Amino acid sequence: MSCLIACLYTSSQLAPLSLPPLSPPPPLPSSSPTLLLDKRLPANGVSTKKQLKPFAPTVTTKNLSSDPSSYKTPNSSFQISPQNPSPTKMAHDHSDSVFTNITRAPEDPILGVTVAYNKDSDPSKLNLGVGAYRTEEGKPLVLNVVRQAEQKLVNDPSRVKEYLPIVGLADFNKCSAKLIFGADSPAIQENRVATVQCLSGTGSLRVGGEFLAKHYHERTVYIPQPTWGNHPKIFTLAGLSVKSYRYYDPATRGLDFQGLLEDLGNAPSGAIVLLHACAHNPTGVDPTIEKWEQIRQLMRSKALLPFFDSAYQGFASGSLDADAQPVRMFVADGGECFAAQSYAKNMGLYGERVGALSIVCKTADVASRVESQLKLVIRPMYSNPPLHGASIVATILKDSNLYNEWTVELKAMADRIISMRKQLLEALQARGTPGDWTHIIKQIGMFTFTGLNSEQVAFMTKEYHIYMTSDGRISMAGLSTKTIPHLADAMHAAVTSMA
Ligand code: PLA
Repeated sequence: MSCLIACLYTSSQLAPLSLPPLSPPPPLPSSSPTLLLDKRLPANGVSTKKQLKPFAPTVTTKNLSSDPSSYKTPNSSFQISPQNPSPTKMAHDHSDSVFTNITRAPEDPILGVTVAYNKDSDPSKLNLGVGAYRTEEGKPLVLNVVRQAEQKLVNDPSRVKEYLPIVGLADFNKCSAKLIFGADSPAIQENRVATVQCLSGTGSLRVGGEFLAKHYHERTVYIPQPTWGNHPKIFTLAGLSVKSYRYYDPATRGLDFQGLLEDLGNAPSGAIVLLHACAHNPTGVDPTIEKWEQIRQLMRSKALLPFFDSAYQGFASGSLDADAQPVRMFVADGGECFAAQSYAKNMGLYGERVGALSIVCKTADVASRVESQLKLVIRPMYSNPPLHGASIVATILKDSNLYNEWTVELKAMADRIISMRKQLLEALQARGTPGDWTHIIKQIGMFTFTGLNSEQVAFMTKEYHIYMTSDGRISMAGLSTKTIPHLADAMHAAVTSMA
């Protein structure tokens, strides 16, 4: 199990708290999806000093039996015998499969943590991998406003299950643009925003990426180092070339602002820049508003195109408006800008896959032509988006009572995460765990970038059944007052015994 975790992709390697540096990752197998990305990077390095760490999947066939008769099909009472060799026998005979030579893909670096967690039968196990909110009781939460909105939808007999238009639900799109850009945004009033409903944040990024690859003159997108592990894959597969800009300084566990300005300053004019709107994943480090203003000025002076990923609006500060401020600063200057929104976290609609892509343009005419082209991206991809999640969001955003209730529930989730930060820091301080842990309360959003290295993470998984990504990121939203002592014990043991 720990091997599986240790093999997961490390989006960044922090300086170990008290350990010698790790040995370099193993070489990439030729099937690695990020090889494509690496090939696109110039051999002599990019404008950033730190390259993206390569994805280092390990192919393991150790547990696969070579005896096909040992494979069980669920609920199957069918016995393979020499007298009765088919059709199961044929189905189990791998030698003539057209996929005989297929290699086993590694689990996803984040979602694979849940796969490993699910296989663990220890009662004290704890999943701090994926960023999914849990209650104090460790249970998934369906917001009360979501239940109410669903009830309203179910009780409305006029509702049907027809296809949505290619761009999605009109009300949802309008409300989503207002949520991110502000209800009084001049860009919205002047019809300069093209918004399309997409499959959550991921789908919005992908549609935006494909649109840019098809219609924009500059094919390079700069992503922060480190960033959410899916970003380089999404943009590479969309047809863009991915480079990184410095973002995080492991020495200060804060923003590498100088590095960021230098790298964006050296980016070619017109390059696309992916920015986390708030609650940067995985570091939990956001620029201050003053620094955002400097970033904005630099980007506009070089005509760099901002592409905001807004997956945590409301989760950083507890305020939807405060968390959208960086995006609004870029819209207020009249320039163009992309925003990918997700309702997975802030409305707890993870599995409903509901999100939006907005492109702010200079004129209404351009926005309308942009929308017409977005339809050509979406139609052959998934034709049109799903109805249910978008209907829930639109019901909540259109009704002032539900909206107000939502903001209260959202603030309660954000506050619980902040309280988990304080409790974890206190628990480590009470144990006298070596090192400065105050970054736990300085970072914001769903995650703490602990500074634990992949060996320490593997140790915590093996000895304490605590699951997290190998870069030392923990989902604070998965913790509770009850589980913090267990985590603090594990962190203390990892830091002290592996020093
Ligand atoms: N952008 C960022 C920065 C994210 O962290 C995530 C989700 C998304 C977009 C996409 O979310 P969505 O498609 O579900 O709307 N990151 C999670 C889950 C919470 C994941 O990896 O899929 C994470 O644990 O990092």
